[in-house]
Amino acid sequence: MSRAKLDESRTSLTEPQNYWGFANFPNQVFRRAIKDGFNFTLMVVGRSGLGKSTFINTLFLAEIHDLKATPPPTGSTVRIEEKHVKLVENTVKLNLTLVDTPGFGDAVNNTKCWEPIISYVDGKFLEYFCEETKIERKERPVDKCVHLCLYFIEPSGHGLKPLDIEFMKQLHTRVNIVPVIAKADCLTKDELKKFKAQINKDIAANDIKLYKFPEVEDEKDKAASERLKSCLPFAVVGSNLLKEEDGKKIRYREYPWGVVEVENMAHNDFIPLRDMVVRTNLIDMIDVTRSVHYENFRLRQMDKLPKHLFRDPFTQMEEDRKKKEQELTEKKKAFEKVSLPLFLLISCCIGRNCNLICSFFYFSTLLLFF
Ligand SMILES: Nc1nc2c(ncn2[C@@H]2O[C@H](COP(=O)(O)OP(=O)(O)OP(=O)(O)O)[C@@H](O)[C@H]2O)c(=O)[nH]1
Ligand SMILES: [Mg+2]
Repeated sequence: MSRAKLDESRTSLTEPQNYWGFANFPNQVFRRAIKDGFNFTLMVVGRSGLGKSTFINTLFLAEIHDLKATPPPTGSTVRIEEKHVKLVENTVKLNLTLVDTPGFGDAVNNTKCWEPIISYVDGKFLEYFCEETKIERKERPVDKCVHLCLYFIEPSGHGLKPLDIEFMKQLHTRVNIVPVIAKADCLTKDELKKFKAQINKDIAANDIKLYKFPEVEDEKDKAASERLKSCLPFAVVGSNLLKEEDGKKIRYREYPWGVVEVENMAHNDFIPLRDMVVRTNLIDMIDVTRSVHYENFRLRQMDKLPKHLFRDPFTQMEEDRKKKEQELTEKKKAFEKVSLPLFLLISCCIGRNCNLICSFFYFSTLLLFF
């Protein structure tokens, strides 16, 4: 049976006429995602004691971050600490890298305390860049770039501090930043509302570009996205205290006046923040890192290289051709200048009976050329 006939019979017998099969693409993408898993890097930055490590433990309900193993900040330098965790849920693998930055903003003079963080973020981009531009490279380089930076703000109730503003301004072209009000249990509901409004005002006034939630078409997704946006900046409570109620593990903080539950939406924004990070926006943050921040990094790298490397290849070829032609013409002229007198000189020397006419002719030619 010919191929055409085979195709014809397959279409008419088993599938509707207008079915090509690309509706199956999501399944292929899904299978590939299951096989490869996802790489995600979350960084937490903020002044010492704001509850960054506690928050990381709370986020994945595990003692991911060994608080005791973290030495106290020296007070002068920012350290970068990485932890790698593999999480599996319904056969989907998430390779999570958690980056903590103890020592940030602890010094008396905090000028440029964000530089080690910039170096870390750029270093990861550079690793990816080098892997991507290698002649012999892996099929797909592993993406170890920082996809999200949660910036912890002190619950002062008085808006952003100069260090907060400077940090975000320095990093907003390099990484997705989401601001977080730390230790939200230190403020009343009313204070929190005013504090959030003040922070949003400061962010707009200083032209800080935070992570932008993607536009969604679906009405249901739109409502969920709007709900998340309305929480910004997320006010969170973290705790290492765990109790069990009706078989459910609950993280809480206990005070003489009552109990604050971490996963209670009436008490804080922990759930919306976790949903944003893990459930709804993880893939988008990976995409934005690749398409915006990594591209920004590439541009910065190319800016450092000599400009002539980036000329249009056709202009470059034309210029090279002209240069070579000019070189050739100059060489030709030089050769002509030398060759005739040389020829005459040799003929004179070879000719045993060179007479006066020959010598006259030779010298006059020499005078003509030099
Ligand atoms: N009131 C209150 N205290 C908290 C909260 N989260 C953490 N803490 C407490 O704050 C203290 C410091 O918490 P850490 O998680 O070690 O803070 P950190 O930001 O990691 O500090 P460094 O590692 O020194 O930068 C601990 O005693 C925590 O129990 C919170 O949401 N509310
Ligand atoms: Mg810590």
